[in-house]
Amino acid sequence: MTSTLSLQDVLKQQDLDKQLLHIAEKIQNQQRLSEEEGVLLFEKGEPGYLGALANHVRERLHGDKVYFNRNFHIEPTNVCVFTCNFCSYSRQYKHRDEGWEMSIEQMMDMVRKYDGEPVTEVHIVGGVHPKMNLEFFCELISKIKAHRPGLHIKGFTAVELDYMFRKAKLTTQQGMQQLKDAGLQSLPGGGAEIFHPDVRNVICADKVDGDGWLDIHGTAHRLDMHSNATMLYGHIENYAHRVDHMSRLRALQDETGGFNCFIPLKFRNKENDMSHIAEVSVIEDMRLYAIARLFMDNFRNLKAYWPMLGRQSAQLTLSFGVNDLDGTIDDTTKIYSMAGSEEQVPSMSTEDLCQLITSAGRIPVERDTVYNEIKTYAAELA
Ligand code: V47
Ligand code: SF4
Repeated sequence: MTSTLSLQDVLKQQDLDKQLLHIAEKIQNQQRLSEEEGVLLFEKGEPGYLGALANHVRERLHGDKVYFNRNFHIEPTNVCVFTCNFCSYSRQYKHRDEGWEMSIEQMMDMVRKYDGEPVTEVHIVGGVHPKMNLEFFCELISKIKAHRPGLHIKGFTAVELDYMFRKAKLTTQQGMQQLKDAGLQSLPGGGAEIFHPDVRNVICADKVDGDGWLDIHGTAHRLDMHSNATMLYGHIENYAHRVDHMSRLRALQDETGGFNCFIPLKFRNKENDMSHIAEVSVIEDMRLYAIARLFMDNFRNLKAYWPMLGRQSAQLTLSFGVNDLDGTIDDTTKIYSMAGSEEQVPSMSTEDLCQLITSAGRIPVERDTVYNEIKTYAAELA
């Protein structure tokens, strides 16, 4: 919704200190914020102030459009060699009878289930299974492409890729090229968590580190593939860790321009080894989205992943800088329902998603994975 008050009006109503006023001026002049300013926003930025600024930037970039994508997920397995403390989803190899492992044929059955459905993307992500290797996934991708060439394949976190390439004794570049040749088109943003070693060594010590994650995404970008970036927030990290994480992503984006979007992921605390940590408030969620919008000045798209946040919070993020609500996802996504999200069966029809967007005064626009517009839904919903 286009606000009737100007940004100046909104800011004048608030009794801002000098530093916050200076930051507001920088945002209006489209100047980059420093890391110190990022931390200051976390320390001092009230939701009203942050929302007004983030909304201003979102409106400048996207007007009233809110993007979504029609996709489905394949989760090949939840068996995982790693032991991230926040994970509610994985099962160790020795307990694999409690988890699931899909064959290529079973996954192709899932793809075939969508024959004739207007989905444009399949998102493939799962645990790191010691027996599912590069060859296995190249075969899966080639078969999906042969069956449905127009379906965009977004697959594998940097964590899965790092393991696959090391096992195959290939460099990142060689491994990525093989997947690209098989038909992989882009990478999802998972596995980033918090890059800073002080946090990473506590919450997910045994998987690829921050430099490794960035190297894999940088390599994909240099092969003309796109990717997403995430940040798992709201656990043991402090404000400086969040800003360091966003700053490192911003630096890689300056270099390659290969990131499609930034997706903050709220830590959910059910059934994992970090269940003693309370989840952050909705206010903290909104402040974080707004700060991400202000700090990540070279990321056009800020995505709220509704299956994890819940629909109402996801709708609220639209007033805090978000311009993308991900997709219409069926019940094949288990990562969040197992971690305690309100969305136990994360499925929303296109109509429901459009309704959620229009009732917030915005215009739903279906996009493909790389943000080409497919269809604007405003006219028929008005
Ligand atoms: O890396 C795991 C997160 C991620 C929990 O690129 C948790 O379009 C909260 O990255 N609480 C995987 N989060 C999912 C992911 C993703 C999701 C949607 C879209 C895209 C995209 C990427 O899920 C993991 C981790 O950060 N996660 N456990 C938890 N308890
Ligand atoms: Fe494995 Fe991913 Fe869970 Fe970590 S978050 S244990 S890498 S499935």
